[in-house]
Amino acid sequence: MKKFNVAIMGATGAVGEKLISILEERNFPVKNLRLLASERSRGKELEFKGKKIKVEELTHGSFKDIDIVLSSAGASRSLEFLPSAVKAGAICIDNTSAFRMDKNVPLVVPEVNPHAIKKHKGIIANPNCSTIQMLVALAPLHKAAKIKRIVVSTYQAVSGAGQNNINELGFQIKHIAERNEFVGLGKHNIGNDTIKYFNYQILFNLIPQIDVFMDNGYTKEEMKMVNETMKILDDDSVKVTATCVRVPVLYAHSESINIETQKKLTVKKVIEILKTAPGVILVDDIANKKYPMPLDCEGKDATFVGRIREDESIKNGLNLWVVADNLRKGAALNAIQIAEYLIKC
Ligand code: NAP
Ligand code: 12T
Repeated sequence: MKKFNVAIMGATGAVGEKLISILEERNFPVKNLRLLASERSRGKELEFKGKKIKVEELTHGSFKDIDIVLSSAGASRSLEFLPSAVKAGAICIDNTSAFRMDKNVPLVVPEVNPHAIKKHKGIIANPNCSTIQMLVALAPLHKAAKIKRIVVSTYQAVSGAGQNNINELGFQIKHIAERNEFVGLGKHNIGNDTIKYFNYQILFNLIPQIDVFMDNGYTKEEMKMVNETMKILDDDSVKVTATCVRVPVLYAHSESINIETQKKLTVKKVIEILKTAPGVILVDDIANKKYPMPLDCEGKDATFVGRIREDESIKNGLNLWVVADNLRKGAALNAIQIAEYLIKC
């Protein structure tokens, strides 16, 4: 089998680490793996298939002889370095928001629009984590009954914001556990010394802001869900409105999703469709208190769906609860699935 030289931009980050382990897990045909990060990480060693690989500093010259670039070092690094990678002959799968809405860049969820991959001109974009899991669950329903409108609220894990934010929740837990008393009005407020990467304390809290605010009062994360959904479904008629909230969960994003469809879908029909939908696992057995929860979904590849019910307030409405590991299906796994499609063609 042909093997490929692969470079990971942002190899030392939360997504980068998952890219390395999933390449190994899925036995992706890697000839050489080049690990790239900032100059702060130069010389650090990371393990791949039992061998230690030294991290190199990302430069414009990093892409010589590279076939595939998996990039997750922030949008500004993608904007700056991916054109050099393309010039050097590599195909780039970008995890950042840098190129997602570019007309020349396919935006791909392999379960939904794999056909878009072949239109690439060197860069393929991985959608936002919250969009990916929503569409793995909704695309089969859209196909069956045409979705007119989506109202989604997200409950997003701290790992979506990166390794420093994962550590910040850890520090806050440690800090508070060192107190004798930490339950009671005001007693679980930590104070500013552990708040650095989030705007506010995240432990015992919810933050209804992910990414920056836009002129319309929505956050950029919320608008990504709106715009990316229309692009991936290739359908501007699907209306989306989102509220994105950070919760003190480590891994796996959850979403409460309300949809209105053109054709009636019964709960029975939804279950029948989602039972065989690629990438979906149904966990919907309320008699036995079974529904997807982030703790059960971390480390898993599937998108988990439960709490399926009719929205009794409108004619053709449904509610669903959707959970997936944001670092796997929401980022690294989706990117590697795209790479697997690429090398098959
Ligand atoms: P992270 O844990 O903070 O890691 C950031 C990575 O980028 C690290 O490897 C870091 O290297 C590297 N980096 C930062 N500045 C750099 C520079 N100047 N030059 C070279 N490398 C640099 O963040 P993350 O959670 O892994 O996320 C990384 C990116 O993936 C973000 O852009 C985010 O938007 C995207 N992402 C996408 C999804 C998705 O929905 N598809 C999900 C999560 C994240 P050092 O260790 O050397 O600093
Ligand atoms: N701000 O890839 O903070 O557009 O959870 C993913 C995750 C941006 C992205 C987050 C973000 C992206 C987050």
